[in-house]
Amino acid sequence: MSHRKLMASLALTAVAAGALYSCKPKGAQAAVSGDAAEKAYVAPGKYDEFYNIVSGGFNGQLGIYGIPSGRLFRVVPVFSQSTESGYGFSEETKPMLNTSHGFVPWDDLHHLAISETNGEHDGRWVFVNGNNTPRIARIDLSTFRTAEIIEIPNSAGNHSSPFITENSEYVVAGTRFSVPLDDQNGDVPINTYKQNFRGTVSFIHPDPTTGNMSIAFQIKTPGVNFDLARAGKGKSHGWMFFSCYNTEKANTLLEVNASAKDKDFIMAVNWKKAEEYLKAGKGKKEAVKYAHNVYNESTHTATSTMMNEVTTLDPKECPDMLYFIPCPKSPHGCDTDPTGEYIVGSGKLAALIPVFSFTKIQQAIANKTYDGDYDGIPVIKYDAALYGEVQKPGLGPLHTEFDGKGNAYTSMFVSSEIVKWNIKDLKVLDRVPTYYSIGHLSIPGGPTAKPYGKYVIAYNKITKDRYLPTGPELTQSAQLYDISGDKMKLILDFPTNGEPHYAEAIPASMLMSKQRKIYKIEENMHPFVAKGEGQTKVVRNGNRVDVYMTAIRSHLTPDNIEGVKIGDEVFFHVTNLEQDWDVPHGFAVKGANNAEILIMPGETQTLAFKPDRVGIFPFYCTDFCSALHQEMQGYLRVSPAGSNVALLFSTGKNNGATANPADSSKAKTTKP
Ligand SMILES: [Cu+2]
Repeated sequence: MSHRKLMASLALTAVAAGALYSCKPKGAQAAVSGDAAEKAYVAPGKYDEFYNIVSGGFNGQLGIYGIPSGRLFRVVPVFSQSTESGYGFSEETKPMLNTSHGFVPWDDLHHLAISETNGEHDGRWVFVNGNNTPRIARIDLSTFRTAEIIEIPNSAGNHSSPFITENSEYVVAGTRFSVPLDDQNGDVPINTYKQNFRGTVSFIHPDPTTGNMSIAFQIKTPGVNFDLARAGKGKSHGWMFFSCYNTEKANTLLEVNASAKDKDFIMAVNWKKAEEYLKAGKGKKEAVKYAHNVYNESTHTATSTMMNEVTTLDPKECPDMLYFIPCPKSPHGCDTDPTGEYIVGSGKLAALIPVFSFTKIQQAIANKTYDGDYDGIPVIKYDAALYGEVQKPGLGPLHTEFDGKGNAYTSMFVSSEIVKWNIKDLKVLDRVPTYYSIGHLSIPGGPTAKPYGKYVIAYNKITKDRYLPTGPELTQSAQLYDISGDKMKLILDFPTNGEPHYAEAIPASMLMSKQRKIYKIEENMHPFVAKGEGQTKVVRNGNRVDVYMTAIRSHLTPDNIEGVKIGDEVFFHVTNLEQDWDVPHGFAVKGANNAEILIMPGETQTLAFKPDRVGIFPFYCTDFCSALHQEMQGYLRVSPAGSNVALLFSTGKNNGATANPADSSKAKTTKP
């Protein structure tokens, strides 16, 4: 690049960079209409209309809120250990966080996709992405628990993920970072990006009955960065659309170097075609390593299996499978409307919103209306794919959702607003400010073929002065707007747990009736279950001591345990014998280098404890369960290594009337 060209490019970049920081809208309070409180109010004892399932971003969890109240019901641990529930701390759940890199107790959870049938929510599962160490998790919507996590090989930064096809045929994931693929020598100079770095998009198939995921195939792609995606639906069923940036293939200072080109791409993938190639034997099995972790609801235990092979498709050997469509200015969101005809690309630095037509894309492919190729993949002419452009929508378009009434709603990060526009004539109809710097937005059912279209929720990146300040770190926040009329109306601010990225909302009626209340004790297949107090015991095996313990209001059995020695590892397998809804018991031991465990009715969970000193270690129930919850406690006696205190355990029998006859240490002191 000549010096003059470089200066010009840097000047342009400076303008663009200035626009990256959003401006603060004025008149925040005036934006709230008079009947707002009434619209968001859910009276005590009444239910919300929708479940709002909200990504927690860098907390690695999922938040479950009510809409329209904004009340937080649950935080579901997915990729992060949870001290509250023991997830990732209990022996049963530790395997859930296993990866090819070992135990990874955190991730960055950005997006989610509720399972669909015929393009509509079916309320069975929600799939979420781990952005950092590429993983997809499946959460069961009848338990609101993480049921399965699968790692994605040949990926680095699983941002463009997960996106679901209209019958949940696939959960799709694109790599954010292109890197040398797993079976290549990755020890290459970083500035050989263009030669050595590749992308992939992965098609993960959930079993239609169990939901269990497997990687059906991966498509190798040029070394661009995939940002977001959407599946086609209706007429575009069988296609996926991914936004890409860094088509410049820059490897440093991407802020400048990945914004050099006027247009990046949307990548259109014909996955029905990919399926044909697989059937025709074009798939290549490649050696990789990835973990597949499944939680078994009858053993109440997760297992982690290391997988070692994946099937890949190379577009060089599979023509007519991938196409690029030019899209202005580093596109972020790439959203398909409820009919599947329109694909909306949102260029983060663009001053317009291009809307592409699926019909025109098909014509362009049929007529080969191409603008050359990019790494051998045809580039469809922009005008040949374009339906039209939304002019002057605002600054920094990011994401678009739909109300099912012919309108689109686009979040504008830089101008901090939601802009409503008509899909047919592309005219802007309304705009409302957000406080501040909206990222994602969500309309209940918005990404499906049948949106419910009553609310739009903004998930903001900055809150500044909206809430009571809490030191340098302020709360994250969402805002609820009523979109039932022509004009959008702000009706509620609600803080969120973690940084909200994408979210979906689903009618409460779809999930309420199918909630699991208890686990049946007779169906408990845990290898260390005690299905009644008569089955409780303590078993020594070398230095390993297994305590088969039960919990029922308001005692633990056994609650006196003696004969444990320094050097032992004690496994407290606690079975909650309750068969009533809403009666969990918790369990904690003094000095355990661990969290508590929280055990649902009928379930068994295990806390491992390695005592570090001689003494009496109390343990107790941590979840207030009855009037005598405070009495739900017990004692573990730890003796020196080599002591010959016999293993004894009981509840209600060790009352001090006689000294433990088997206790030779006591015998020594009483008979000198
Ligand atoms: Cu209790």
